Amino acid sequence: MSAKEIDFQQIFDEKIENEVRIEPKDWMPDAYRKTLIRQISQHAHSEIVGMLPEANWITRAPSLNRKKILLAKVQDEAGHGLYLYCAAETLGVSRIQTLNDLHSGKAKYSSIFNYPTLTWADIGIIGWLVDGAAILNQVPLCRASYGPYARAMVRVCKEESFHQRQGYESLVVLSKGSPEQKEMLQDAMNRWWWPTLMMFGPKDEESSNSDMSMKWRIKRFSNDELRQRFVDISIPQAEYLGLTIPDPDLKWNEETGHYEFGEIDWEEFWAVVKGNGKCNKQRVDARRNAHEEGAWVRDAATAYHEKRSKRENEQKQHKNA
Ligand code: FAQ
Repeated sequence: MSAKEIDFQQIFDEKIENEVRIEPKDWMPDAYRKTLIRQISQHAHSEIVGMLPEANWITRAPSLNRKKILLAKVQDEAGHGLYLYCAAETLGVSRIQTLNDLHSGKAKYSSIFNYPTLTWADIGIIGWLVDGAAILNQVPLCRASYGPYARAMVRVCKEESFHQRQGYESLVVLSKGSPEQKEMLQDAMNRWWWPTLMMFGPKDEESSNSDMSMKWRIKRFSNDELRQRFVDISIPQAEYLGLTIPDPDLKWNEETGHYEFGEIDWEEFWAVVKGNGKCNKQRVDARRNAHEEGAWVRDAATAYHEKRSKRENEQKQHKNA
């Protein structure tokens, strides 16, 4: 490191220590930049791929009202993806490069979106559990040390909170419905509970990025801490819905004031992360096709922009003549 770099490093360290945000034009260590690009782009992809399992039910929502709500939610997720792609761009990575990595299967996105949505209850469960897990993980990110990421998270969290409540509300309706509706709800719970716990990432001792991310104050809580918090919050909510948690080892520990839960199937988690989940291929193919089929929109927008710039230039020249 040169003397100048040591100074920059010191300024950076002091900012982190004093909770001063790092902004795009500030000096930052290469590894900090790299891990932010990694996490923010994976997060952006998760939002965009996350639209797919829910979009599957837009045409089959049980009422006009539910359809309107689901449409608005899926549209919100698109917005979240866009803020996050913009945040990644502020770190010097181009949008097309980030998208190419998703379309080639190189980039990761949340494991949860590689599971199929088989019934209407799955949509409520995604709102309640998946958005619920996303909120627990993202609220601390509103205090992440990188400014554009932290600011994007503020709005994202507000919207996710609506998503979670609409999901839970739709499940309350099912929980008071016919025996078939109750059965459908329990079946969705059985399929989504464990994959939701996996969303928080590998256990702490296997989390390769946590140490540095905590030091840089990108992450504020470890994967296991957030997972435990999620379990503690969700069990009473599940009980209110009359649901059984699909975990025979689940028990309340009076002394710790926390629930103890069974071992997660980490083999399944890593298989999904490595591309071998039920829907990985379908999800990446859908994104790639959407990008290719949308080429004409990008071409039209570029042509319009060029035409307008040309016209504005001509008008300026005319005025100056
Ligand atoms: N799936 O060292 P760690 C949503 C990877 S948004 C796939 O612990 P880190 C909204 C990880 O990337 C949901 N891969 O990693 C919505 C790393 O691989 P790498 C997404 C995973 O970064 C709702 C390796 O394993 N949220 O749901 C997963 O410190 C409804 C080692 O892991 C975010 O992205 C996983 N579950 O902690 C949309 C939040 N977990 O990169 C539609 C921001 C880990 O070294 C409908 N991200 N991996 O090759 C984070 O907070 C963190 O990145 C974690 C992982 C906590 C996800």
